[in-house]
Amino acid sequence: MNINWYPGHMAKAKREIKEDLKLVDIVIELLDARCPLASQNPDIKEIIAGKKRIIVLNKADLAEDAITKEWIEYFKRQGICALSTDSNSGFGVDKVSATVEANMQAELEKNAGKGRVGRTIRACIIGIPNVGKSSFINRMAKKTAVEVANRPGVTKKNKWIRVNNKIELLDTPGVLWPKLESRETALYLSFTGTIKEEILDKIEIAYELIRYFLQTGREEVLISRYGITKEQIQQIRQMDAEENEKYYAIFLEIGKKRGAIISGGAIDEEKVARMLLEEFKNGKLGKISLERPHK
Ligand SMILES: Nc1nc2c(ncn2[C@@H]2O[C@H](COP(=O)(O)OP(=O)(O)O)[C@@H](O)[C@H]2O)c(=O)[nH]1
Ligand SMILES: [Mg+2]
Repeated sequence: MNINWYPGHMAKAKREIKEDLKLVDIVIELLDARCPLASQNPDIKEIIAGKKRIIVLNKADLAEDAITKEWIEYFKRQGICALSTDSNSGFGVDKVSATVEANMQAELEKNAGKGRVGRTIRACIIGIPNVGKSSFINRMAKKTAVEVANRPGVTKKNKWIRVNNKIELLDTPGVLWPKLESRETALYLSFTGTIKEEILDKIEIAYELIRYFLQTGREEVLISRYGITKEQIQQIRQMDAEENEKYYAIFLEIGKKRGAIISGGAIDEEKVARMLLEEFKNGKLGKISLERPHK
C-alpha cells in the first residue's frame, strides 16, 4: 500500500485515531528499530495528548542490538517505556503484553477499589505504514485470540481482540503519516521501504544507500556481501573525481560483481538498485541501525 499523504488525509487519519484513543487505556506506538526518530509521526505528541503510551521498536531483528538498547535508554530518559520486538518471529511480543499490564496496574487497582473489578485493559496500535502494525497485532493476538463482539454504544465498527484475560486490543491499527520534512529522514524511510519511489527513484535510493555505508564507515557490509575488495574501494576513493562519482563507481562495481549487465556490456542500473534495496530490506546485508541516539 502506498499512500500519498495530503493535508486532507492527515486530518482524517488524526480524527480517526483520536476517536480510537477515546476507547483505549493505553497506546502502543510502533517505530522501526532501525530509525526510531525517522519512523515516528511528526505530530505524535499532540495526537496522543496525555494518553498512556508505550513505544515498541519493531523489526529489531534487522537492527543492531547494542544500538536498539541505546534507543530504549534514550526513551527511558524521556520517561517513556520502550521495548523491542520482532513481529515476524514474535520475539519480545509477550513482554509487551506484560508491560501493558504493569503500566495499567495502578489504574486497575483504583478501579477495583471502586468496585469495578475485572475490567479489561484496552489498547490500540498506531504507527506509520509498513512499520509492522498488522504483523504485530497478529502476533499479540496469537491463535488463542477470539474476536470480542462490538460493544454497545460504540458507533464505529470496532472489533476487539482478546489477548489474554487482562488485555483487549483494537483489531485495526491507527495509520499515521510519516515525516517528510528532511532529505535524511526521507532517505531512511526509503531504505526501509516505507517510502516507495515517491520522492526519489530506485537508482537514486540505492546510490544513497551505498553513500550511507561508506560515509558511516560500514564498507565491510559491501565487501562481505558483494565481493568488492578493500583495495578496490581504496582505489575508487583515491580517484581524481567528485565524491558522488566515486559512490556511483562502487554502485557500478557491485553490478559488475553480480553480473547485472545488459547487452552491449553496460550495467543494468535498475537491476542493481532493485537487488541492493531488496537485500537491505530483507536483512541480507546484516543487522543495520540507520539512526543512533545523540549522547
Ligand atoms: N524483519 C521483520 N519484518 C517485519 C517485522 N514486522 C513486520 N515485518 C514485515 O514488514 C512488512 C510490513 O508489515 P505489516 O505488518 O504489513 O506493516 P503495517 O503496514 O504497519 O501493517 C511485511 O513485509 C512484514 O512481514 C519484524 O519485526 N521484522
Ligand atoms: Mg497493516
